[in-house]
Amino acid sequence: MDRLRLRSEPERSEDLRVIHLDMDAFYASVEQRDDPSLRGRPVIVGGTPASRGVVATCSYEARKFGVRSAMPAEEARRLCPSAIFLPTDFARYKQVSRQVKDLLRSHTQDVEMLGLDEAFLFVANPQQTVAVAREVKRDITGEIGITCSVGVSYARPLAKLASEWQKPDGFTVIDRHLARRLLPKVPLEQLWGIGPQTARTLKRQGIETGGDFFSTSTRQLIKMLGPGRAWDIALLCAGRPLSPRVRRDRRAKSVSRETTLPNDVADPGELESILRELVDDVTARVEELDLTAMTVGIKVRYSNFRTLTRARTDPTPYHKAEAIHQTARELLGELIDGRQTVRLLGVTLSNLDYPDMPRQLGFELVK
Ligand code: DCP
Ligand code: MG
Repeated sequence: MDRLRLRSEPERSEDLRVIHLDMDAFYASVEQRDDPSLRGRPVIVGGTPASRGVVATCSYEARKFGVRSAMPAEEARRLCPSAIFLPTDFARYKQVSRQVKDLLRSHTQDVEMLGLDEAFLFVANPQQTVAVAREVKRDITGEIGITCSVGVSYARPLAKLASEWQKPDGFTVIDRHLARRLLPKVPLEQLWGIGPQTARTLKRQGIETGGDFFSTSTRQLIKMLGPGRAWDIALLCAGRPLSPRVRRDRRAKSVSRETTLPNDVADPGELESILRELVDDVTARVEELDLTAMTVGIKVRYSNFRTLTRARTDPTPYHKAEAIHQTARELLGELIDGRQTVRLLGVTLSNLDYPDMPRQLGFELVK
C-alpha cells in the first residue's frame, strides 16, 4: 500500500522565522502583579464555588494542586482549599493585552494576536529571529511585569508547540533537526491547526501521533479527511518549512462552467439535461489536460437569487465521465424538488491532478 515518506533533507536553520508567545497564567498573573500580597500564592480567577462558576485560569501555585481552566470552582476549592478566588476583571486584562500588542509591534510590524494572551510574530531576517524572541521576552517581563513563554520555529504549529513546551517562563527553539525527532511522537491534537474534531476522526482509526499519520495509507487519510486537510496535516507532520504562513499550492485547481438559463426552470428532467451538457463540457476540459478530479461540485441559483452549492469528494479520482454525471445528478437531486424554479446551474471539478502532488511537494510514494 502507498505510504507517505519524507525524504531526508539538509539542515536549514535559516528557516526559523516564526515566534509564538503566550502569557503565563494570564488573568492570574495580572492579579498577582497588581496585588503583591497574592504573589507566590494559589490564585484562582473566574467564578466562585458559591455561584457554581468555573475556573477561567489559576496561578501556577494553584496548578500544583491539580486546578485547571474550565474546572468547576467547587472542585478547585476541594483540591486547593487555601486558594484565593477572584472575579474576572476582563477590562483590565484587555488593557494589558493592548500593551502587550503595542510592545510586540515595536519589535516587528508583522504581529498576529490570537485572543488576549498569545501572538505570532514573523521576522523577515531569520538570522535575527532567536535574538528578537529573547528581546521580546525580556521586554514583556520588564515592561508589562508578567512572564510569558516563547517558542521559535519555521512554521506556526511548531512555534506554538515550542512555546508550550517549557511553560511557564519558557524559551524553546524547534529547528528542523528537533522537529524530525519530535514529530513522530507528538500527539496530533497538540498541533495547532488540527482541531478536536479532526483529532477525534483520526483517533477512531488509531492515528494519534505524527508517526501514526505517516504509517497510514494516503488513500485512507484522504478518505477520512478529504484531500486538502490530509495534505495540510501531512506537511505539518513532516516538519517541512511550510513558510511562516502556511502556504497552499497556488495553481488553479478547478475547472468550472455555469450557465444562466434563458427561462427559469423547475422541471427536474429538464434541469438534469442542462446539467449533463455542463458536465460534458468540464469533463472534456479536464481530460484534455490529462488530469483527474476527485471532487464534483454543483451550484444552483433559484429565481429568488438564493444560491446553494453541494460537493462530493471521492477518494479514488473520477476517471469516467459517467461517474461524474452520476454524482452531479445526485447532488442536483439534493437541491431541487420540482417546485422551486432555477435560473442558473453550474458544475465544478476540483482537487485535480492529485497523483502528482506528493512528488511535487517533496514526498515519495513508497510501495
Ligand atoms: N481562559 C478562560 N477560560 C478557559 C481558558 C482560558 O477564561 N477555559 C482565559 C484565562 C486565561 C486566558 O484565557 O488567563 C489565556 O488562556 P491560556 O490558555 O493561555 O491560559 P493561561 O494564560 O491562563 O495559562 P498558560 O500559562 O497555560 O498559558
Ligand atoms: Mg497563556
